[in-house]
Amino acid sequence: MINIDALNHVQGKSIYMDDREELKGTLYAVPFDFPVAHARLHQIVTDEAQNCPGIVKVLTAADIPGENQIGGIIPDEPLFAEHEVHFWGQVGGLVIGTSEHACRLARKKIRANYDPLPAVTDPRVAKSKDMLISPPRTFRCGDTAQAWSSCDHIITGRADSNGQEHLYIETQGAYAWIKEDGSVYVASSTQGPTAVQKTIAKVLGLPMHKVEIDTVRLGGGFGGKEDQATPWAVMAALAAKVTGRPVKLALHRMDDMRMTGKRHPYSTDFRIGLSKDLKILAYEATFFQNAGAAADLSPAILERTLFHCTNAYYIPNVSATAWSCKTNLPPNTAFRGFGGPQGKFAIECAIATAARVIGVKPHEIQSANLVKDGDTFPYGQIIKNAEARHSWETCTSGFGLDEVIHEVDAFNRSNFRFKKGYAVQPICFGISFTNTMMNHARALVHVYQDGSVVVSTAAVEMGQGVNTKLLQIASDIFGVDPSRVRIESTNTLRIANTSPTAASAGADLNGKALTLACEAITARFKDLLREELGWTDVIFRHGKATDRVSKNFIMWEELVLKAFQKRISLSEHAHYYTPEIFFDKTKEKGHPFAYHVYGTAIVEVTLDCLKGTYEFDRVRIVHDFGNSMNHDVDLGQVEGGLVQGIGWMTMEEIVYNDDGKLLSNALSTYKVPDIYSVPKVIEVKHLETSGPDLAIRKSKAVGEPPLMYGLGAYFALRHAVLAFNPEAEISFDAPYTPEKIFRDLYKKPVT
Ligand code: MTE
Ligand code: LUZ
Ligand code: MOS
Repeated sequence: MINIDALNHVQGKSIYMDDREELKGTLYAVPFDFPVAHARLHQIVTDEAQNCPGIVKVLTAADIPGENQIGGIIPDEPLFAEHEVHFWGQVGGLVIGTSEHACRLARKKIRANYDPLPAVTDPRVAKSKDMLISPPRTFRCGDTAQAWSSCDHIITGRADSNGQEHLYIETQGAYAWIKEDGSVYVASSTQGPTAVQKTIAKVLGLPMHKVEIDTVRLGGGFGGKEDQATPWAVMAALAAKVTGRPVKLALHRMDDMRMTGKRHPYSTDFRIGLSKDLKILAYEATFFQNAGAAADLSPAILERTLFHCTNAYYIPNVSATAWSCKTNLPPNTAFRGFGGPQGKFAIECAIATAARVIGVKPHEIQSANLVKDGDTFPYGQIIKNAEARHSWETCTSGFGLDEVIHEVDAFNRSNFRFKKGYAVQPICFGISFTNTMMNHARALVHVYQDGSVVVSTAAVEMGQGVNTKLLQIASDIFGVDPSRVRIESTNTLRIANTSPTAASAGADLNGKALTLACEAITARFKDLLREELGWTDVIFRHGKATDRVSKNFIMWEELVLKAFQKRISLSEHAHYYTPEIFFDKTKEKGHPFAYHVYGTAIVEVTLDCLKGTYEFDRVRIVHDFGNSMNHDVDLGQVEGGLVQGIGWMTMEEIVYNDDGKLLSNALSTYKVPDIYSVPKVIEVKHLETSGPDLAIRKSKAVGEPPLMYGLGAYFALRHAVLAFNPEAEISFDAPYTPEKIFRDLYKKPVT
């Protein structure tokens, strides 16, 4: 089935938050911030702004009826700065007026009295000053202290990876109004409607049942709207409550870039020990996560870094500690991979360093250490159905790694200005929210008297195609044409207490709940057919219910009407929770993931050593989709994830100055991959696997894992740089931009 949004998207008919029909009297809101990263705030002077033409009201913390608090995991973040400013871009209040333009003009008239305080932007500095978001976590297995003595090679190093701007095409925003009983309705561009509902209730001082959140679709989220869609919706709701009029707030791109958090930068110290035959015997890592000024999702992201710090490798002795460091930057947040990519980057840097020191190719070390069934991850989960070796072999032999090596070597011998590089990149990503409590979902299904069907779940469509998959599930179980099924918006009145659509688990969790709901309805129909007609083996196909014994059938519409006349319920609300998973944080051991997703990529690049610029010639991937529900949708996820990962590793460079001011604050100063920078060839092969039962229809989650193939881009570039300048002492400092590459190409060896 083609993506059900495809046609409307290309015709520009799809409705996003800002496209919603505006109610009479709608006002607009623009948040204001202060040009300082850290300061004691004495007074915000709003009079002049208040008197500007078209301005209805300027809100500050004093106007909040409930709590000035939006922190999710830890209550450490005010909606509006009150006594202190903690980052450049922190919102101090809201200008509300009859047009966005009027609000922007008035915003310039806001004055504040504050005393600047020193700003910390570096996580290692923050750690040295005990500025932490939460206590450190350590994952351990075996005994590294003992293991070092049996290692033939011990290598230490440091790896730094930078943040990443989500750059969802639709910026953050919401549209809110008050209903007759004082309850609020909010159209929000969020991945987590329940988080928005809960926070609005808290800040406005309302019970949750008086807050309705409705989400049709997002123009991209990528994790940036898992937690950080909330404040804008709260502001719109607050403004609606204070003015009594509908209020729309849609961030300008530059406001969005300055005010919202990004992927967490990490700085990591590592130590890796190997035997003569390249087995990794021990690995130690200390992660310094740059959390920004408030917790947001940082503690959960920190945890996933530890879960994935050994990537697809089995290492018997591991000790990994992660510190969440509080800095004066916008609170960093979820971004595709959720800390996993940063954990994997460090071990790949360790392997690359070890390979160079030992004098082997990185892929020889990678290949010698892939996880297999029966191995245990450092967090205690015993590995079942490992596809690491399977995907590695299928990729390296199917795509001819030996030929790639041969071609690259031959090219590099005969070219001076241009050098080629390649890397093999295996991935292994755990599926489930690492917080076990979050792994549940519900679905509501109504079959109407005419046989048409409407489905509601907690899944938020953000371009990943989850609604298409949900529609496939319902139409398949009922055996009706897809045109008979409609997927409704995500709404907190229809589906309550939801987890965000995140952790790549949207299709699994909501799809499973939907399956239960549809099957509860067909079970009632089967009972009816047995009682009325004696049919004992009924299937639903091609718009009919057919008895496989007698070969008699009844049309779907007729059956629905019959059931209705018999006073049988045509609706179901079903609940699903992932079985088997658990995690004990006191021991840091358990079985947190329903299953793992595997795959292997070969990345090839050509580097222009005169300019430091490069082109990716080819990325070839063998990916473990399980039993894919929709090949086209899933292929789109792999291609998009890969390119986003390449962007993170190579060109997307977030720059704050020492005062904590964002310099890469627009699309003129922040470069994302475009059509010219995507690999010239992307080939994706499906690994033939049956898929686990805990995946929806045995189709493995695909949203986040492919981003991590992008790591290979970094190491392919490094290979090409070393081909030109074999002696260079080069650090691991992603993204590997042309400037940094140029520096390394002409770096003199340390003597
Ligand atoms: N694909 C598109 N087109 N847009 C997005 O915002 N978000 C990614 C991934 N793919 C995203 C996307 C992220 S971060 C996640 S967690 C998953 O989609 C969420 O959807 P799923 O759980 O249905 O896979
Ligand atoms: N969000 C979350 C996530 O709350 N927990 C997770 O484990 C997770 N993993 C990936 C992306 N978002
Ligand atoms: Mo995705 S980072 O789980 O929203």
